[in-house]
Amino acid sequence: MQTQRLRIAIQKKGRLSKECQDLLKRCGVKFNMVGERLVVHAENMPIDLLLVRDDDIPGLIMDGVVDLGVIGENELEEVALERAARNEPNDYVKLRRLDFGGCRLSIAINKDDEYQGPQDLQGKRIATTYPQLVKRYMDQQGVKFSTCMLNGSVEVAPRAGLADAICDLVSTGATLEANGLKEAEVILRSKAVLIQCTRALSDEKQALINRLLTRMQGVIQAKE
Ligand code: PRT
Ligand code: ZN
Repeated sequence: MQTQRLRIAIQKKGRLSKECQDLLKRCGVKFNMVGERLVVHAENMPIDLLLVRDDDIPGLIMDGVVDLGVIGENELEEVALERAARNEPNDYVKLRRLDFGGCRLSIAINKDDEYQGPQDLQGKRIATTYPQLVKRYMDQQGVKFSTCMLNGSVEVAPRAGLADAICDLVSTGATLEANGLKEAEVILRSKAVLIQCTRALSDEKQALINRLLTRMQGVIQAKE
């Protein structure tokens, strides 16, 4: 369904939401976040912001329901692999990498376990929210393993006896440390990215996107 207004999906509440809103504002998009709205209309441009769970953003882009989205590469790549496995549309255009949301997706093991390389993970059970990315990495390494799918509290899985290792997002490393774990392998370095659906958009929308991109370039460079 094509709308006249450019639709941008952003995370409603979480680690990407503030910086994402700040970036749009610095690009000159005026809006007011009030209450629990799903859609917020920009006041000075034909743009609607769609406020959703980050998990929903890749699918909204790949199904062509929204025009643009801001999402962590970790989530984006996991969903793309998942959809590819189910033969669902999984295309998108990466417009630019942003300067926030930086983290790494890492495999971590008990801090006292010996570790020389991926072979040491042979036959282990790995708790994760990112089963597709773990499988891609382990297949590349030729290491057999099993998973334990958890959508939260991944870091307590080894201590709880649910898994031998975990694969989760790390930024400072404090969470791993607090749970008696150490980083063994970094399997993905991630940042927030701006993505577009592959469906052709009206000339007006495409021109607006180009204008936003130019402004974004300036805003990000000014910060560097
Ligand atoms: O509600 P919704 O589904 O929208 O949000 P969410 O809870 O799924 O996501 P959210 O807001 O936690 O994270 C959104 C995105 O921020 C992630 O997909 C990443 O792209 C990015 N990001 C950057 C991070 C982190 N850094 C991060 N440190 N996401 C999560 N973490 C967590 C990590 O899972 C672990 O629990 O922080 C902990 C580790 O942090 P350190 O500093 O202790 O290492
Ligand atoms: Zn989420």
